[in-house]
Amino acid sequence: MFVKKVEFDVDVHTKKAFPEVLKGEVGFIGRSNVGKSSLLNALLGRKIAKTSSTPGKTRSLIFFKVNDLYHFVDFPGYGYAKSSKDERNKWGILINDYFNLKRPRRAIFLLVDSRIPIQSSDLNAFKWLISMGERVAIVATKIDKLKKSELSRKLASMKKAFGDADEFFPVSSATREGLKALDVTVREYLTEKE
Ligand SMILES: Nc1nc2c(ncn2[C@@H]2O[C@H](COP(=O)(O)OP(=O)(O)OP(=O)(O)O)[C@@H](O)[C@H]2O)c(=O)[nH]1
Ligand SMILES: [Mg+2]
Repeated sequence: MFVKKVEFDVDVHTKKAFPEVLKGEVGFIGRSNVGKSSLLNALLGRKIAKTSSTPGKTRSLIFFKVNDLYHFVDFPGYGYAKSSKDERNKWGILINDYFNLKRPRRAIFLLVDSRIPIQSSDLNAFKWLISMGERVAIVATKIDKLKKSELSRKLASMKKAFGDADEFFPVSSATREGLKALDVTVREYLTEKE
């Protein structure tokens, strides 16, 4: 695995609190409960990101420092109906601030739940990230819940819907299927400019 050392860096609630820039960073974005924090834990090799079966667990931008050189960023999920309007506005502003800052972002991993139809919120997030000039890779999560034939159909529809994505990764944090390929790409994205 790429990650040899990981430490919690900062939990960001306001623009002023973004950490110092390191050599590169990657973000993990997606609907609430899609499995962002679980995937981070699988990649980081430690249960360091908080996960929950109840949507709306991650409520700020959490920066983890990896190998002393990189940041992995865990995002609050979108599409969670029970979060208050104030909270959603606050996250919207924070996320906007983050993407408007010049930081060494190498890629954004947009996680999409493979068990359900592609949601308009996923398509909107994707289009917005592309319009911001981000490199976006799609991660289809929770593939342990799908039959092989369902998965290949699903991947085909994702490739159609997210045509401008850089790459596609079917994964399961539960069984670790697909994690190796994702891990290799995370390393490539972060080290290609070195
Ligand atoms: N079957 C299965 N369940 C998973 C997988 N990954 C995550 N989950 C479950 O999905 C639920 C949500 O996981 P989280 O990692 O907390 O999701 P999140 O995207 O960080 O959610 P928010 O922080 O609320 O936005 C938990 O109950 C996890 O155990 C997976 O690969 N397979
Ligand atoms: Mg989370």
